[in-house]
Amino acid sequence: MEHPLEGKVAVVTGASSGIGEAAVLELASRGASVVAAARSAEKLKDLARRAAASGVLAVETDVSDRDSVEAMIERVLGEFGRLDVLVNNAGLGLSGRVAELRAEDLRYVFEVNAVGPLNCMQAALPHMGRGGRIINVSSVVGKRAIPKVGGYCSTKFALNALSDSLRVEVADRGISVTSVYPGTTRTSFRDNSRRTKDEKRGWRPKGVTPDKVAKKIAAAAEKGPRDVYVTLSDRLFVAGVTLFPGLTDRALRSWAKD
Ligand code: NJP
Repeated sequence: MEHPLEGKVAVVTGASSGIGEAAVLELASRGASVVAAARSAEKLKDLARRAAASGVLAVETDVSDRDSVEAMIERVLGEFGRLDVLVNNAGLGLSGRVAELRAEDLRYVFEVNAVGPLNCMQAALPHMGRGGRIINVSSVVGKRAIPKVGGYCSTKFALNALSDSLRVEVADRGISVTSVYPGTTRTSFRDNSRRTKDEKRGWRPKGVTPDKVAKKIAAAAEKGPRDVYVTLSDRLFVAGVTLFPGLTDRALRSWAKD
């Protein structure tokens, strides 16, 4: 039986580590031709070497730079002649209390987490046909902001807004827009986060492996659902905080203290 991704071309941003790297390998294993985009050329080359049999193409890209994104999309079209799936996964964290956040840090993280996906969507959309899939990697904390990472949460809320508007705008073209909401995932994310100051790192759940998130992303590339949660507890968390916002505020107060 032919796999739904056979013959399809997928771009994954933030492909040099963590969830993006795992998504490249998962999509390739399901038959897609995959373009791995990020800034670290060496890590991408290494990934392309490891996935040599699947023909992964590494393209050095800074998603916050529109020219760099345009050049990446041109390269995709030059090499493969089509573009079916865009996974906007590149991103970084920002920790710090709202009262202490530096505006320049927030601007930088917005440039990567929200303007980056915007650059990629605007560059890719003119080349996508029916059955095209845009998959935006958000976060459970893009559904309910929590203390000490409000800046990061705000970038994911912005990304969700872009996804929700775009979904309706491109529905008639047969293009789907999926939001993926991971919770804690065991990657280099925390080490790569910007920090307002050296604060004690609070408790975090152990989290899931990047492979688990990658499987969800690949399934979304096949079927194009609206929303994707990685675990049942993430889904229940979002349902609970939506139903009981005041109670959630009270429950989160202890988290804000330490
Ligand atoms: O993090 P990490 P994850 N242009 O640090 C790339 C979300 N998420 O895999 O450019 C292009 O291992 C960077 O590559 P490089 C999170 O918000 C995570 O966990 O070479 N790429 C690297 O490949 C993010 O959206 C958790 O430095 C840029 C990648 O981004 C996504 O999951 C929880 C770039 C980051 O890999 C993947 O994060 C959650 C740029 N300007 C949501 N800047 C979690 N891990 O717990 C960075 O709810 N990158």
